[in-house]
Amino acid sequence: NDDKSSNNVELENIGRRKFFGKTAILGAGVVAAPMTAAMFASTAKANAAEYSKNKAFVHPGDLDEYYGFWSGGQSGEVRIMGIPSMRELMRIPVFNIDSATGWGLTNESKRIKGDSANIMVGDTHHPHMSMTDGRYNGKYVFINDKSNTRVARIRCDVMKTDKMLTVPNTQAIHGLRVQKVPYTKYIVCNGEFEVPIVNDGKASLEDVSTYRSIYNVIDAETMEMAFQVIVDGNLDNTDADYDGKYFASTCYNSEMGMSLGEMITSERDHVVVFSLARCEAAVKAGKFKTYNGNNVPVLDGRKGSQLTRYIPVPKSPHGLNTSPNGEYFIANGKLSPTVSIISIKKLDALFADEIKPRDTIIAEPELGLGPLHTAFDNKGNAYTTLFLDSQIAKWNVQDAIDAHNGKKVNYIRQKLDVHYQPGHNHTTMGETRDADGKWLVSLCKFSKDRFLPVGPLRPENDQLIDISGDEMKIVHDGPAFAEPHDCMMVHRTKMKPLKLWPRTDPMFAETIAIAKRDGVDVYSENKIIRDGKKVRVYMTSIAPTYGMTEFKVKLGDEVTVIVTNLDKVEDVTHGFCMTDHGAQMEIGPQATASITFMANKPGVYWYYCNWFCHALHMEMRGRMLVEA
Ligand code: CUK
Ligand code: CUA
Repeated sequence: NDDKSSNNVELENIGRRKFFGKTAILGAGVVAAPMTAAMFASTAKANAAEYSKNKAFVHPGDLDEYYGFWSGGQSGEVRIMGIPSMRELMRIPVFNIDSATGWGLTNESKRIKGDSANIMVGDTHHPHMSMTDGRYNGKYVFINDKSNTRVARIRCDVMKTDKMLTVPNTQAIHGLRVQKVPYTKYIVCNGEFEVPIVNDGKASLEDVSTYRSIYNVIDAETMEMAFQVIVDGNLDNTDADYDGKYFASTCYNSEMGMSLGEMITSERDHVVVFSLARCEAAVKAGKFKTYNGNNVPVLDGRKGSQLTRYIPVPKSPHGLNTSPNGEYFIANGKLSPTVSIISIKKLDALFADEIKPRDTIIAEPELGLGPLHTAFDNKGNAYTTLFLDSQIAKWNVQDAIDAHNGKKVNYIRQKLDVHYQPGHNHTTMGETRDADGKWLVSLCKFSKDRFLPVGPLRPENDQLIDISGDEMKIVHDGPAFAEPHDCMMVHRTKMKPLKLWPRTDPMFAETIAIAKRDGVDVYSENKIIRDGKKVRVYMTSIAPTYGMTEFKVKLGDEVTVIVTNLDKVEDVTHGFCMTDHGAQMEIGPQATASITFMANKPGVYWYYCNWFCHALHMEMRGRMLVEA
C-alpha cells in the first residue's frame, strides 16, 4: 500500500485493521483505476434501496424547510443550500473572486475586502450564524479564511459579504464560532499556526521559544478585534457555552513541536477553556501587551494563567461541540476512538481551583475510529462522524455518562455507513437551543463510487440523513465541489431576505457619495465626469437598455463605470461587461455597482448586459471608443 494521505498518521496509532477494510480503496493504486461495470452496478443497487422512503423529495415549485449555509473550503466561498432537497440555491463569494457577480473586482467589494483586496483566494471552514439567547437570529453568518488569516461576515438580508477582517499577530484562522448567550457580541476563532509573536523576520527556524498560538475575540458588530489570548498548543476547533461565560477550544501539539514526530509525542493534548469575564476584566485592567505595531490587546492565557484552564484529553483532539441543552462541551478524539465529555457546570469549580481539570470530564465513551465532529438532536442523542470507519455513530449522552459511572448500558444506538470518510456533520438547528432532531448532514470527504466518475478529481459527497425516527436513514447523496468542511442549517422562519436593494444600503453608500461629489444623481442622470486621467462613467440600467449607449475615453485613461439599476421588478438583475477588458459585474434591482479598468487598447469596444434580464437582453449593449 503506497497511500500517501494523512491516514498514515492515524494508521500508526490505531492499527491497520479498519484501514484495510473500508478505507483500503483509498490506496493510490485503486484510485487510479477506471470505474468498472461492477462498480456501476453495485452503486445503482445501493441507491435503489433508499428511494422508497425518500421524504426528502421537495416537489418542483415547493420550498425547502431549511436554509443550509455550507462552507466552500478552498473555493473560498459560502453556499446556500435548500434542505431537505439539497438543491444549491446560491453561492456567496467571500474570499474568492467571482466572475458572475464581480465580487473581488468591483469597487464596492474591494472596499469591503479592505487591506486584503489584492488577495483572491481563501479557505473557508466554519460558517456560523449570529444568535440571540442561544437561538439563530437570522442576521449574519460568519466565516473564517484559514489560508489568509481572515474572518468575514455575510449579511443575511442580502446574502452578501459585508465585512472582512485580517486578524493580526497570528496565522491561519481555523475554528470559528459565535457567542451564543446573551447574544452574539463576540466571534471567537482559533489562530491555528503558532508564529513568532513579533514576526518581523528576526526570529529563526531553530529557536521557536518566541512562537505563540493565539485565540481571537472579534466584535461581531464592528468586525474589529476585541482582544487576543496567547495559549499553549495549536488551536483547532472551538465553541461557546449557553451561559455567556466560557469558550472552549481543542488543542493539538501541546508539545509545540514543528515536525510531525514532535507534534504527537505526548499521550495527551488538551481542551483550553477561556473565562470571558476574566479576559474582559484583564483587558480593562490593562493587563495586556501589544505586538507588531497594532493596538490589539494580547492577554497571556498560557498554562498557569487565571484566564484559562487546560483540561487534558487524549492526544490530537479535533471537533469541539456544545450540546444544545448547554450541559456539555464534547471534544472529539480523532486519534483516539473516544470523545471526552466536559461538564460545563463544573467549570466554575475548576476556575475556583476547587477541582482538578480531569474532574470536569464526566465520560469518555468509545465510539469508533477517527471521531471528528459531533452533532445533536433534541432527544439527548449525539451523532459523531467516524472518519476512519466511514460511519456516523449515534449514541446517547446520558447513557454514556451512566456507563462511565459503572452502569451496564449500551450507549451506542446505531452505526450508519456513510460514503465515505466524513468530516463535519450537522443537524438542523443543532448548534442552538432549538435543535429539532429532523435532519443530519454528513459531509463526506470522498465520494469514490457514488457518482459518475469525472476524472481524477472527484466531488465530495454531502449526504442527507433522516434522524427523525429511531433509525438513521440516508435519503440523499449530494456531490459537492471543494470543499464543504462544515455547514449549519437554520429553519426558514428565522430568515428575512430582501427582494430589492434599499437605495440607502451601506454596501454601495460610498459609491453614491462619490457620485454626489461629482454632482451626479445616479437615479436620473447618465454622465461622464473627467478627473485628470480618471474618468467616471455614470449610467442607469432599466430592462432592456442602459441609460448611456456610447461614450468616449482616451487611451491610458482609468475608467470607472458606475451602473445604477432602476428596475424595481423582483429578480431583474442586470450585468455590465466591457468586452476584452476583464471587467464584469452584477447590478441587483435598485443597486448601484462600479468597476474600474484601464483603457489601454485603442478602438471600439462593446459593453453588454451579462445577466439575462429581458427578451431583448442580447440587445442591451453599448459602445466605448478608446481614442488613440
Ligand atoms: S475542520 Cu475540516 S473536517 Cu476545518 Cu472543522 Cu474538521
Ligand atoms: Cu440587462 Cu440582461
